[in-house]
Amino acid sequence: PGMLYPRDSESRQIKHLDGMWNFRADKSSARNASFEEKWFTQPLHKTGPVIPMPVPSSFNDITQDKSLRDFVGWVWYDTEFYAPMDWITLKKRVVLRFDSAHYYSIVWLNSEHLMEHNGGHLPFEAEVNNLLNYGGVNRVTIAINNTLTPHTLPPGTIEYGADKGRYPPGFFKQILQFDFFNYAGIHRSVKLYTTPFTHYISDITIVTDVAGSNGIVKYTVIGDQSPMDCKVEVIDMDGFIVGRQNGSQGQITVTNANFWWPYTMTAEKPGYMYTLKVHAWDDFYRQPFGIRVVKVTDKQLLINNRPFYCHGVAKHEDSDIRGKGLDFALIAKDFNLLKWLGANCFRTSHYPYAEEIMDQADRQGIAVIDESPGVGIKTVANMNNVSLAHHLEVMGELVRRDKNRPSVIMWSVANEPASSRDEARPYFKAVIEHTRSLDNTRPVTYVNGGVGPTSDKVVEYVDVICLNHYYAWYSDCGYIDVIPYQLKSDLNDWNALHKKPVIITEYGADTVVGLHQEPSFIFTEEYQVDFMSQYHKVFDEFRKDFLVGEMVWNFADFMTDQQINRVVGNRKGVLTRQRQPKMSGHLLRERYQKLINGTNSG
Ligand code: E9O
Repeated sequence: PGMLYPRDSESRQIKHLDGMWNFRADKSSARNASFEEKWFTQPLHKTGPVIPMPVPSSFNDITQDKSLRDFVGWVWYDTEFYAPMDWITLKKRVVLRFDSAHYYSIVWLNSEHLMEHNGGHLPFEAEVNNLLNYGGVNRVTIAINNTLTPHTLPPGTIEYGADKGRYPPGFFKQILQFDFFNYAGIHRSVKLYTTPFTHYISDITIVTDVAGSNGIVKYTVIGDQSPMDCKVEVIDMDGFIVGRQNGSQGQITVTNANFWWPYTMTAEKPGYMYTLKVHAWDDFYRQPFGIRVVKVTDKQLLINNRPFYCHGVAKHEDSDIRGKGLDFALIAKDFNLLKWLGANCFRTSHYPYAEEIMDQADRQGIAVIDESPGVGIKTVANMNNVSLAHHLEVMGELVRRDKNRPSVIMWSVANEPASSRDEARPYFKAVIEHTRSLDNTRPVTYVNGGVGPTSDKVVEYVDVICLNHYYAWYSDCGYIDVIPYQLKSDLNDWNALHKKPVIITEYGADTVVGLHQEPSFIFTEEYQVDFMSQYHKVFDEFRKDFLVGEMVWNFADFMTDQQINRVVGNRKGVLTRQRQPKMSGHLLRERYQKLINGTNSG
């Protein structure tokens, strides 16, 4: 089955369950008293003291309790709702959907086990008809465990104090293999939605191509029954029907189509979206899509057969108080800032972002490298069969969720894995080939972190080479003069060995806003500007050749674990965590606005 985003229609209703839920962390020493005491069998407040917890939000930064901020283990949430009687009289199928919760989730409805989900950044849902109570109140309970192991994505380990006598009883640490805070909780919305009880649409796949000025729209609709009685219409942004077809599968030609373009490639109608209105039996669903095609040559990345130079940022879902929780104000602000900077692209470093963020990328004409949560795959255990099976499953969930999005121009299966290991070759060959088998319309990549072109064992399987470089930061720190030498020789080496286009997916320097020194010194705003300017010179030389993109690390400062090299988080943002520009933000804006003027004319 598919994972269509819940949308209301003539046949479908949505009931939002967001708001204040009850919350209780299981702080018992063995971390499992909640299961022994079966907290799911009664309202959470009857098991012990609960606190109000906002949904959606990370729980970590909400309270004044340090042990909750750093909590590792099971946390419990519950809330109550009523099911409208019309759902029975209208014979509705009812589905409970979590848009995401981090990391491992178990859900009960009215004390009965409903579903489990392994992984933090993708939606999960289940039909609830059998458990729903129409005579009175319903209670949904979720237990969420944020523990990361060698086989989760991202992976982590649990470490106990070596000399037990020198640590408090039961002491342990969650060790992360990546550089951002492991925020947890119900990060995105929770909804109930209805469809007809049987004979409903369960998935839609749309693949498009461009033929001269026409758009080719190939669609496949899947339902719970077959054969399917199905009619589709293509509707443009003014509401006009520009194509129609009968049958669950087919091809429609849209004459003189408005193609989907990044906003920097067209002054007119960027991010143009059509709607595929599907009417099957008595069910209606409207799937947004764009008409565009992505191709890769040995030197270029093409959108609608025209070269696309990606000038953008790597981001995070991260902000004050709510952590990784969905926030519409933040989404709107971030897209306004992307436009202010002149960015035409971002990478969802290092996990799939909320569907509401992806909607804006589609509609505002921002290209996206859609990354899996495969960040920090370093050890042999991270590459064993258990890990591989989960990684394949996650790629399946990601492609299923985002396959119809025109903004997604590439899949990234991982960030900075230990790609020189022998184990990396079969592991990533399998992950990349699996991803391509799920979607052969988009290039697939992984992001390389500091493994050179001769020792890397994964790059041969990708379409585009993505490189993270930190010359004059993690190496030769402070010596910005080395940047042109090292970056140039590195780019040339990659190109000599692998004839593929290259994107620099990260470069950046930690910068404490307001810290100034001239001549520049590391951590000052001057250093970040000098540092980035050195990279830009080289980018300008190579973008006429095989360099097809640059993305600064990072859009904004973001929270990390407590470490001696992180001053309340990673400070490589060109914006602060509160989204105000550093000097580097202005520098980047000046550069990107010029690039827009250059590429627009193309
Ligand atoms: C991943 C990102 O999540 N890349 C890191 C970023 C950082 O600021 C981190 O936040 O630390 C950089 C990793 C460095 C890889 C290059 C290694 C060079 C060795 C000399």
